[in-house]
Amino acid sequence: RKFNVAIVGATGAVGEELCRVLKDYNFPINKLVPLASARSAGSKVEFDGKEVTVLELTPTCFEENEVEIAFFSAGGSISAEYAKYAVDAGAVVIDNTSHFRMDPKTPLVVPEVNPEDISLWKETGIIANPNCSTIQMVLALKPLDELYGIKRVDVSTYQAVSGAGKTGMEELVRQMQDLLSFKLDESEKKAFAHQIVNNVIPQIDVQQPNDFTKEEMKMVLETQKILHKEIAVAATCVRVPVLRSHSESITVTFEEGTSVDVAEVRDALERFENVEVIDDLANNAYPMPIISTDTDITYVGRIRKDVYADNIVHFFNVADQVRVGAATNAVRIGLKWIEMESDI
Ligand code: A2P
Ligand code: 11C
Repeated sequence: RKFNVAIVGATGAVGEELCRVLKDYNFPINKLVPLASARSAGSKVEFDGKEVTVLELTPTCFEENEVEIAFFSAGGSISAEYAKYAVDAGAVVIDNTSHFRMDPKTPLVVPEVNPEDISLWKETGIIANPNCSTIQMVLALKPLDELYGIKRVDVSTYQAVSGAGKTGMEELVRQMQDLLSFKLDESEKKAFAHQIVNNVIPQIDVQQPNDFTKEEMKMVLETQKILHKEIAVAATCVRVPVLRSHSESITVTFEEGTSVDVAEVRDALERFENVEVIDDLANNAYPMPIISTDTDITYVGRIRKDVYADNIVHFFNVADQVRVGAATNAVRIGLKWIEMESDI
């Protein structure tokens, strides 16, 4: 059985990647319905070697196209306004935005970590896809929590400009060109609060009352919801001039009395689905954005035991923000939903 599949935000960075990932995973598609604003309606997106015409997102477009699965990736306000029309038309919504993530009735899913939560989709018709920096972190945390029991996580991120969509990627490329031609002063700065080329910016999203940013608090609250556990998390989220893979330096504190065995940690990570360990410091081998970009793997390396505390381990992880952090996780949710919940 094949499904009518809509992509809301089909012309965006994640939307275009969704077209590629759906094909890569042989998603059972009867009809692909790319949707965007009136600005892009009539333009084409590529799917399976063919050009498909983009339609305008309207309240009736889901019903008119008999959509059964709708991927939303056009920003929170679009999901807030239009997800209900897709649900009313009988579709399951897989939402890439932050809009429904912390709604207690909406499951928040990384299929390798908490696939069982998909069964809660019936309550709202919506399954939320977590934030990119959360997804790649919980993929590494889950096997470690099963191994020893995690008490606390401290993380600093090095996040690619792709997190700010096409505008962010275009801005970095333009500033690279302007830097080399001594025109940086005139270069447009729209996607980020500061110049991003040749810089790092220790702010992603807006300030919260506790002085963390919204991106940092997403890493706290989403991690706890996905792992069903009140793990203490402190995050510092930083934008770096990298095109599309996020990196994270992670320190995990296990339950009191744990004695970390690095070989056990490595083995648990290696055995976990869609996680790979690259960890040979003597030969300069560790995860880097140039390794993870365009892949569906979360890479982990630089695994080392703390010098002072027996129950602490440090490691570094990278994953492609647009794929693992968005499109691929959404497609994996869709495939799991078909396997678990669709009436076929
Ligand atoms: P459009 O091409 O019509 O602007 P990105 O995250 O890469 O910036 O992409 C955002 C995606 O969300 C694009 O596909 C964009 O389509 C879509 N989008 C933005 N605003 C709207 C809207 N009002 N209605 C439908 N789609 C929208
Ligand atoms: C970034 N994490 O890197 C953001 C982008 O909640 O889905 C994704 C925001 C979200 O800028």
